[in-house]
Amino acid sequence: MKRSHLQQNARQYINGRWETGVTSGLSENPSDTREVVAEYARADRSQTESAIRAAVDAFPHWSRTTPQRRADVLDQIGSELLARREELGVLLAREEGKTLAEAIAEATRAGQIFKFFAGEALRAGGETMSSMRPGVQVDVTREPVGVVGLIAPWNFPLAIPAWKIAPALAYGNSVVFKPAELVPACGWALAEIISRAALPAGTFNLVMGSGREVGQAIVDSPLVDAISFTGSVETGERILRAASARHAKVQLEMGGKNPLVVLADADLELAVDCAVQGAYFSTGQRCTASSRLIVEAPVHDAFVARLRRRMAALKVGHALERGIDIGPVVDRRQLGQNMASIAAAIEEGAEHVWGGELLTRPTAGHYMSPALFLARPHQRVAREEIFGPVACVLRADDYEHALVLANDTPFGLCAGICTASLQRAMHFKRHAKVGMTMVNLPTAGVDYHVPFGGRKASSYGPREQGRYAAEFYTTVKTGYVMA
Ligand code: TXE
Repeated sequence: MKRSHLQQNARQYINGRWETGVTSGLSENPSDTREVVAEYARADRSQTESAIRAAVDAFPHWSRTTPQRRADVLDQIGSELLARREELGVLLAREEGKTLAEAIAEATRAGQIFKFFAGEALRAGGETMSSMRPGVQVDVTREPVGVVGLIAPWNFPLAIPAWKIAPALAYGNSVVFKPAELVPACGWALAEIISRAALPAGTFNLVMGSGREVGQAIVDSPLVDAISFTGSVETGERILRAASARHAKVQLEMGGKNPLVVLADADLELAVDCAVQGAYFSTGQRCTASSRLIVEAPVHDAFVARLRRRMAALKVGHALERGIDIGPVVDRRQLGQNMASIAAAIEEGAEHVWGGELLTRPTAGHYMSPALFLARPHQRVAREEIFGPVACVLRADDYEHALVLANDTPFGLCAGICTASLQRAMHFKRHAKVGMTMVNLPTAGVDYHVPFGGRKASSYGPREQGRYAAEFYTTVKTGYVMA
């Protein structure tokens, strides 16, 4: 393996100190598997518990700091993220495999999120109300929840941790953060920036390692008051059972099988743009990916033909190469899962339109061409989240049928529609059973100052991001005063 670009050894950050792990692991570049991106420390249960205890000890002090102090800390972190966005983007592209442009955009977004929550720390307030009883005053105030465990996935290794860590700290909580095993260098780089922001020791802790050991230790600990998780449905449900059994607050963001409806009156070029971006950019590894393209019969064949042409022109390659549209799949296991899903689609009789092949590039990476199928609603390719560059087209008889198909899924994260009809767009916005809707836009690609999250099997608990993040990271207290 090449180690020329080896990241400085990524260590745990516990109680304000950098610590080696009980064991160590390597993260590799999915664009070139001969390159090690980081050697990182792996914690066990007892090291994780020491991070949790540090967060418990830090909480009373941090929760009583002034809003100005918290805003200054978050602003400093945001400024450094923004100043170093290109360097962090290169690291992210090397470790996760999204294209450099996508990776720099993600680093930028992480910085913007910290800046946003710096402002939110100042704006946090409560309500005063009249009482039903004479002479009594009532107020509703918000307090931090306590120690929060933040468990993150690999697909947005800077932005997702940022949108969990920033509100947690802004509202006065202390943090134990566990990044995904595939992206420790990104987690470490973020922690390193946070470590220089003059937080009291123990307020923010980084523990790396396996989900089963480190993640489970966070979930099981009676000292962790709240858990915010993004990842697979299976792990999310396991976390929900364990955490709710001990009455911890839980927030889960899980999968999606997001529909993009294309009506006969849509601007077809725009619809194809939305489909390509939503289904295939970031290698389809987004919970908001448009994996079900539901197309009204009169434009079905024309849409498929145009989309196929656009797909044929997409360039798949090394994440750092100029002009690349799609980077590699994140790792061998995910590539294997994608290929198995493609084989299952063919076996079930879905009609193969384009792609889905393993690709060879000058460097040994996990490359595949984006895939498209014509499917029927009951087929697995139209029902299960694949989490790769694989999409299917479902034919709809008319708008009403398209809406039924769009809602015919256990998931409910995001739904999009391409149409020139304001009436249809508004009807769709009202009747799509999801947390986010898009009109003439890709399903993926959201703003950081508004709520993010879904319904049904996609999400559980309060929304993330924007002002709504306060719902999870604070608890409400109602005060009565007879004056
Ligand atoms: O997810 P996991 P993985 C989907 C996608 C992918 C599949 C598996 O289909 O192929 O999930 O990916 C931690 N207690 N998505 O294995 O296992 C784990 O260490 C506590 C969709 O990465 O859910 C990591 O930090 N924590 C999704 C985080 O949970 C545990 C994004 C996510 O890991 C744990 C990512 C446990 N018992 C994957 N087990 C989306 N839709 O955005 C694991 N973890």
